[in-house]
Amino acid sequence: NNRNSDSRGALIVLEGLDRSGKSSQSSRMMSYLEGLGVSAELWRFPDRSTCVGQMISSYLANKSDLDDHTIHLLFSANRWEKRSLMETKLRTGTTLIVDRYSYSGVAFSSAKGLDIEWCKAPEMGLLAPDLVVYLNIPPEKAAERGGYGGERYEQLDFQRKVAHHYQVLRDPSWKIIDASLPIEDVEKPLRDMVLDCVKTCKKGKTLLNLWS
Ligand code: FDM
Ligand code: MG
Repeated sequence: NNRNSDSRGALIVLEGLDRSGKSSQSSRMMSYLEGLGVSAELWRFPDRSTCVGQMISSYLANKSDLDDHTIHLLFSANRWEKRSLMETKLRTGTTLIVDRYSYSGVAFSSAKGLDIEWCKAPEMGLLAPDLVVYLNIPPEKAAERGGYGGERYEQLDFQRKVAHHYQVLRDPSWKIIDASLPIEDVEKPLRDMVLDCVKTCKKGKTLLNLWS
């Protein structure tokens, strides 16, 4: 029987500062879901594999300079170019674990001083996540973890501003996990949240657009 024809995958987004553990947690989540036989893919934004993604990557590596508005729109375009594939995957039953999404777009650009409503506008009409999990860590603690790779934005003073702008953006539906805890203590509640969301989407939760 084709269960995919009537059940959809979940769009699950992990957000947080650099070094908050998003990437580790999302790859651990993939192994966990694989083990349970849940059809899932790990996505991340920026998706550096596309032409737009290469422009973003070069900007982040300080190899090119772009006006703040321009780079903001490129980050958004990088999500728009994946939107239809994202919808197809979800509608055919694949759950997507997404490492950063529109909230990074708005938090990082508004932390530079751009107007928050202006930042949100190009995100309207992208798919709305079924679950947003914020890995909460004090900027100082994230910085202590080391391994800031030297990319643009990977500086303590700027990360402090980003943390503030995430707080402004945050809405009551977000799930918050204390990301300064050991990896297993972050993973456990995350697993419960993800499985719960996958179950709800399977039952036919409506797929919506941002910002709703
Ligand atoms: N970033 C990421 C943005 O400024 N806007 C966005 O829309 C996205 C998705 O890019 F500093 C920033 C956040 C981070 C940098 O992200 C690269 P990764 O996760 O370190 O690759
Ligand atoms: Mg980074």
